[in-house]
Amino acid sequence: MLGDDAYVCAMPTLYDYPFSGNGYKVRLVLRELGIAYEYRALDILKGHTREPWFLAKNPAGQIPVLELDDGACLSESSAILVHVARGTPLFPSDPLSQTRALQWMCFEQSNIDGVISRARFRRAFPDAIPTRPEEFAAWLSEGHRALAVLEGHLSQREFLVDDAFSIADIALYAYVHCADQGGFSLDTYPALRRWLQRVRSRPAHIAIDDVAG
Ligand SMILES: N[C@@H](CCC(=O)N[C@@H](CS)C(=O)NCC(=O)O)C(=O)O
Repeated sequence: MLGDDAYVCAMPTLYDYPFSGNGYKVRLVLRELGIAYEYRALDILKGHTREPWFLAKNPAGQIPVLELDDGACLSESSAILVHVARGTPLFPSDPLSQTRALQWMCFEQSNIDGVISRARFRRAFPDAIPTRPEEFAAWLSEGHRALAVLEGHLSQREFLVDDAFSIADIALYAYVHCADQGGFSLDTYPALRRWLQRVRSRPAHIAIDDVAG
């Protein structure tokens, strides 16, 4: 499965918050590539990511962080996915296709993370950060616009880039597959649901709450 320039690492450590879709993306790509990892669960609600030892790994105070065996710490889920998948079939080799994959991952960061993920988090932990009804309404409209874009794209193809499963699919799947937890019904997106099923049926697939490593 790994190509010549594939990134190989002895045993990286993933710092994660088990509820996080961003951390889930990293768990999925490591599973796909058969890379074993140490798992360190942190509780963002208890402020673990704002403690000095963790800020030394990621000054932004956010999971996921992937610590490599030489001590280098990588943050930002999209960057971690590219780093780990480069040189493997999960990241296209053609420059234009690479850019297409990055385009979808940027789309996810702008339109899904912070929108669908935020609605999901606030519904799951209503006491953590008080949310006004207008905020939910805005996320609902913004999120459905993004889901409609995905529906249009996926009604023509099986996967997001070149009809081959890639880190772009992993990045988008992470929060879209649990959009219902944020109050988003996927009933009107048949192509999107078929794509979710395609990703879910991959042998390496694990559920978002599977943190076994
Ligand atoms: N753009 C970042 C977002 C990371 C992020 O939002 N992490 C959240 C959990 S999903 C976090 O650590 N929040 C804790 C905090 O900000 O204090 C990525 O894609 O990795």
